[in-house]
Amino acid sequence: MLSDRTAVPVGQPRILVTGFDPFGGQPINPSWVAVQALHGRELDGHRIVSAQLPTAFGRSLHVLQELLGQHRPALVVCTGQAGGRAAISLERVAINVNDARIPDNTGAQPIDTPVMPGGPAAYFTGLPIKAMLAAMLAAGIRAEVSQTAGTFVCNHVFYGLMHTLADPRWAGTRGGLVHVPWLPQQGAPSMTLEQLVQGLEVGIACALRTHADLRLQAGALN
Ligand code: PCA
Repeated sequence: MLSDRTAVPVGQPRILVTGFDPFGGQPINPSWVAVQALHGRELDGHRIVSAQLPTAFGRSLHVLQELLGQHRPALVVCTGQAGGRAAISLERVAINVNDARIPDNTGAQPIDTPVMPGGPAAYFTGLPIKAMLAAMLAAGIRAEVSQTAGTFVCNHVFYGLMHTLADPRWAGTRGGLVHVPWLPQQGAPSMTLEQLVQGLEVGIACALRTHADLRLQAGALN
């Protein structure tokens, strides 16, 4: 895992940024390619630690829990590929449903199971997504607020993350999930690696300095 490659000074606040391994027959996952480029960067006194999550129900959340315990990050930004989307998607809500249209990387394909039995129906993101949207657009990066993160492994991780962070013991940590489009070599629509990396960095820097989100219209009519 990349997080072992760059030593992070003890005590320096960390930002955990995750990407997923390739899935669904794709040779690469743009989320992982992009977050690798951010590993070790310093933002506003915080150090970015990038790590990979497996595209697997269950196991992905175990790996995330280990990373949270290891790094005690101030900010967590999980990223994943959303093929077919044309902009960086700032996800608003995680729902307590696994409903897989394709098998995950272990062959598991849960249908209508909860991420957390007995958990609330949904959690809102802990990221200031409207401010992040404005910052990305101002930097010339295509971005949007998304009202659904789907029902596959990204939503699973997003829900599990928010369920953990809802515990008062994690009061000092904010987090959420961001979907990224394909890279050009995967097909269209796509964004370049430079755009993805710049967009994520601009968004993360904005999240660090924004504690009360902006009130901007970014809804969907349907
Ligand atoms: N995208 C998938 C899972 C892993 C990834 O990168 C999703 O959107 O659920």
